[in-house]
Amino acid sequence: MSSSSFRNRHRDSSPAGAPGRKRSQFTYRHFNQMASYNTSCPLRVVAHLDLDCFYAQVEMVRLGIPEDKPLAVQQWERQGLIAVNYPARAFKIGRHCTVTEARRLCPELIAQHVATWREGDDKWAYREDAAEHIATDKVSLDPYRLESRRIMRVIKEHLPGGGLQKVEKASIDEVFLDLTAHVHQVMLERYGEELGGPPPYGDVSEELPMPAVTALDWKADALVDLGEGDRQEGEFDDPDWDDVALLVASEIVRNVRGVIREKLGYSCSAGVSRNKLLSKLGSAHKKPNQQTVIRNRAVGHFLSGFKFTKIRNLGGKLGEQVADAFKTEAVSDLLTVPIEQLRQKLGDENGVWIYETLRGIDTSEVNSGTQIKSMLSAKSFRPDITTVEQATKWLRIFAADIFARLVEEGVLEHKRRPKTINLHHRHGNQTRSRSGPIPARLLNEESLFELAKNLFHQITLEGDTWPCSNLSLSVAGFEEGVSGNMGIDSFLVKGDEARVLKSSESARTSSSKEALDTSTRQQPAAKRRRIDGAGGGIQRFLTTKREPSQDTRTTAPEDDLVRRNSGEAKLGTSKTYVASGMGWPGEPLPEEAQADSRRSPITPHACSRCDANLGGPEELQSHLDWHFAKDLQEEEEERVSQAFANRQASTAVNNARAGSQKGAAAASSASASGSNKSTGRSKKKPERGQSKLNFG
Ligand code: TTP
Ligand code: CA
Ligand code: CA
Repeated sequence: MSSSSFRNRHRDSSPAGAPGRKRSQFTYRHFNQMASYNTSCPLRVVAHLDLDCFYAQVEMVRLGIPEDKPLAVQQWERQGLIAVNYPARAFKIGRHCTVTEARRLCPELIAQHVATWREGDDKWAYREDAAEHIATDKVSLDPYRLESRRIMRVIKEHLPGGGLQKVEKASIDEVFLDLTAHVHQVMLERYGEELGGPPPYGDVSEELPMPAVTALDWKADALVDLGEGDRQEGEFDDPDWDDVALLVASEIVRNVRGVIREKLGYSCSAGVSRNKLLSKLGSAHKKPNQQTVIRNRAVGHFLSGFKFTKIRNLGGKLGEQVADAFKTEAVSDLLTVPIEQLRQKLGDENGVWIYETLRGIDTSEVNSGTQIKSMLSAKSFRPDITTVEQATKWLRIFAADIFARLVEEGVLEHKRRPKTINLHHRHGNQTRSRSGPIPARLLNEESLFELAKNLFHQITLEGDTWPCSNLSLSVAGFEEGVSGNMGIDSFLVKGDEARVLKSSESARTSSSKEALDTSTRQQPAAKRRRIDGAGGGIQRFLTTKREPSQDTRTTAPEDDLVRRNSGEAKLGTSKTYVASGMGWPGEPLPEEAQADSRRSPITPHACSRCDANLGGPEELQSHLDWHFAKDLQEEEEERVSQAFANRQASTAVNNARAGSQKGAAAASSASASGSNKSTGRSKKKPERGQSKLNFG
């Protein structure tokens, strides 16, 4: 039910027991639902926090730079800036500016270069001369990832534990908080008299009494106003429990922002409303260091001012389709279009989804369990590299980079581990890759390096290795909770293999289907979920419990950011184009993989791999993740499954059990040789038991 129809339903009801006295629009049941995070609960409260000029703030805090000094974060010499603080923005400096342009606008600008890995080194560092070393350096986002984690930790420590906390990291500098259960508890404490008792006649569908308060103190919050047109319900109506819930939530959010500021020195902005869609729009509404509350009664007015292309999931092709069909981009214009017409022109699912979105309805969940599903470390070479020695130096950096992130992910505590390692190699228009399993006991930096070298060796055996313009190493197939003993886990190779095998099989079904329908990539969640569900594949590779419908992002943010800034899009691309014999089109930025984010600041939301024009960084990330996952899966399909199938039939499992470096080398070479297309493909039926495994 839309909030406005909900709101008006009970306006003048005079229920039994309180003749003549106005009751709340909300029932005891609605209030109870708050405790269980029911996503259609009309008293739901969700917040979105977004750090102000994040990378810039990290550099300012790290370097102790006063807040009023203009600062920008730079990447290489001639590229756009990647973050600009607010004092610098006052000089009209933006992401589109190069350092030179920015200095022209503001001579006292502090331009801080991002940290880099350098060829031959095994640690990233801030270097004075990084800007001129595009050929030998690779951007490291570790400093920002680490701060992002500290922020998450502070938030989680501050909020009450138990079932009262639901925090989703939505990108490197964003979180969603579902505060409903927490707010429920505070409301019970504060308004126990009105809310704590049993409902009249024990009937939870009875309406609650109105709150005793008649004016709420919103402190310094930016309160979205109600607009002239809203006569049905305005400022003069007494606050109801949804307003009280938002007020309590905004207090909590103000406190959370306060501790982040106090403990870590960072400011952020926030949106507080009834769902993710609205609170995300809210956090961007007033920046920096402010919070915007969108009360239910203000939703209509708030949204009507937007172009719908600014709304999550409507920035891409679907948005274009809608704009084309109705010759407008304004939310207000579409509000008069009946749902039947939307369904007719856009299809049932899209029509309904858009109808609801335009009205601020979004029941997607805040997911606390989102975790990284793959990690990638890459470098495009300018000039190309030409020797094994050079390649080896980069493989060492990649292994160190990935392993450091794995440690952050808790791999040493056996919380999670990746099961496969992939190496991509690009020579001219040709990209080749090899992958292999990572035996659990070999999950350390040195072994990852050895595995990577081994994969590289497999590639070089085919010839045509030099010059090489891009190398990238990735790990994927993360698995949860290896409990306690890695030794034991490493014997479970068969299960692992079964999974990869199974996922490759399901990918086959889904990828062909999706390849035909590129538009599904931009579709609202419900639709994509169904497609993914049908094929089973992509989703499994990328996500844990996250539902795409709720947020188009599919992996944890750090990883995304690295991808965004390390040319991941290109890596996958190569494969696609090679396969279709198309070379390497659309390469306006030849040093792309430097992509090291050159691409994002310039055309932040355009996909480099297809025509999609995404609505925002998250959508773009999600979209790139999708490409990446698809590529990985296709690769699994092409190569790994064959290798695994072969291995099943052979004694390779025993080799793996034998442990030792030798075992690992054997495993990855088995995979690599299996990936040689000339061996042909004879897919083995999964063994009994394998087919019973459930790969959500
Ligand atoms: P954003 O939250 O989009 O921007 P921001 O935090 O710099 O500024 P705002 O105050 O407007 O929120 O991105 C977060 C960080 O991600 C940003 O500090 C740098 C990085 N980033 C890129 O590297 N490339 C990009 O194209 C974008 C959009 C962000
Ligand atoms: Ca931000
Ligand atoms: Ca952000």
